[in-house]
Amino acid sequence: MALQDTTPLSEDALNHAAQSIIAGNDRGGYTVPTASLYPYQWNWDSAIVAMGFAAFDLDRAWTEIETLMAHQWPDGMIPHIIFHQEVPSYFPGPSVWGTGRPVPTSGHSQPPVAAFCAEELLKRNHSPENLERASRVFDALMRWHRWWHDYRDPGGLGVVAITHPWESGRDNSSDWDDALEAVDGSNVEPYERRDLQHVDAAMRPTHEEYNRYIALVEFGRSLGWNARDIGTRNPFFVADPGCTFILLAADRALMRIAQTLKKIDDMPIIEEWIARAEAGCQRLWDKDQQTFTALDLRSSRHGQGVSNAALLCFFAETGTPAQKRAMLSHYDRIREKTGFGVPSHDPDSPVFDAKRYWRGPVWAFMNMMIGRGLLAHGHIREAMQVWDDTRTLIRDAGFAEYFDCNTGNPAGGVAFSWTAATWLQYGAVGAPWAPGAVPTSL
Ligand code: 9WN
Repeated sequence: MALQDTTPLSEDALNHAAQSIIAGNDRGGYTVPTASLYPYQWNWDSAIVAMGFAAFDLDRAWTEIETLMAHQWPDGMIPHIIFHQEVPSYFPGPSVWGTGRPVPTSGHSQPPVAAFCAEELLKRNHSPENLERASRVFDALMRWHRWWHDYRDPGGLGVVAITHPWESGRDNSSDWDDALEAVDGSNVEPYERRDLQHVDAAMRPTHEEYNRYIALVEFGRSLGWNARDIGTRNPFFVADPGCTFILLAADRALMRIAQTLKKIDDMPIIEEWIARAEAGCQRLWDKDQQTFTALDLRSSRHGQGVSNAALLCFFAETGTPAQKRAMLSHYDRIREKTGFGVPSHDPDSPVFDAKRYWRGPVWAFMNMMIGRGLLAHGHIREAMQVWDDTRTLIRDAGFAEYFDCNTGNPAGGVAFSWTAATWLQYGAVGAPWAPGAVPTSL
């Protein structure tokens, strides 16, 4: 179905279309984000997609997460891409990463959303089989979260750093602009970008950014992807508000799963992670800008402007009352300036670009997390606005990878799995993500 060209669809038709997209991107045990542009299994996409599957096939939803966990590295890392079978339409492929894994993978991770996605699956059903599957997933998640806390926070600061913009999942966010300056991209092995064969260059990172991305991959490969060495020697090591807030929210979810499953021995460890992160998040606060932002751990400089990741502070349940008030007023200022919320970057920033990837466009699944956080804090007006914007974008523009935040036009890839999953989990009327908390009609 050519979703991009259709007139607005009914609720039922949208539910059906969302399921068809996910089914069409299902490669048997794992789901690709979209055909051609991203032909492999991506970490946080896959976990979000599991939530979408849960709306119509809980067994398949668990399989999605289990496949992801099955490719965990011995050190606990769950990689950002799993190259189940080589497909030439994507660069960089397995040989560029050179991780030497039995099933090739990339060499770093991606935001750890899987714990709260798994929690949604567990909430749906407490059958012995579900509890058993949840227990195995929980054990893998414990090892993965420990990896984040140990290797991406070697100084015990309570914030986690990313070693590559791709690890943040917010690839060309301006949060990384300054830190990327320290990465020399001028001597990388010759390569050919494949993304531009599928998507307009105006919606993608620049060539200069790409050279630096590849230089970081070559550096990681030269260290044999040893996480300890990368933590101390990588030229790029930036504390990310996205990963830090997501990990905190995920640790809280892990604690709730531990309570359900009676994983008593693990609870004190998770408690310690949560306490350290609650204190650590303060390091991401920039007093001058009055916002949470990235912190370059090599140069101690903050990123510029308010990103949609900063607004995940509500989802992470962190920040002082004054900080939360400041973030809410940023939310209102930003929402007034764009046609749709929540843009991935601040419209008042000089590098804001309404359709370039993580420098302005709206991402539906990010809205899901921001909206849930706002709602949990009782900010009903803002939560409903985020929810309504997300639904309108999908209804009018289809299941695009992301959306121009001014016009609402679809951008990036089409028939996108996590946008479909977000609709199924969050957009559909009567969605179960916050029972009773949201009116069933808008
Ligand atoms: C690199 C798959 C992924 C998402 C990321 C998004 C984009 C890849 C790319 O696509 O990144 O990982 O090649 O652009 O930025 O968040 O997981 O959908």
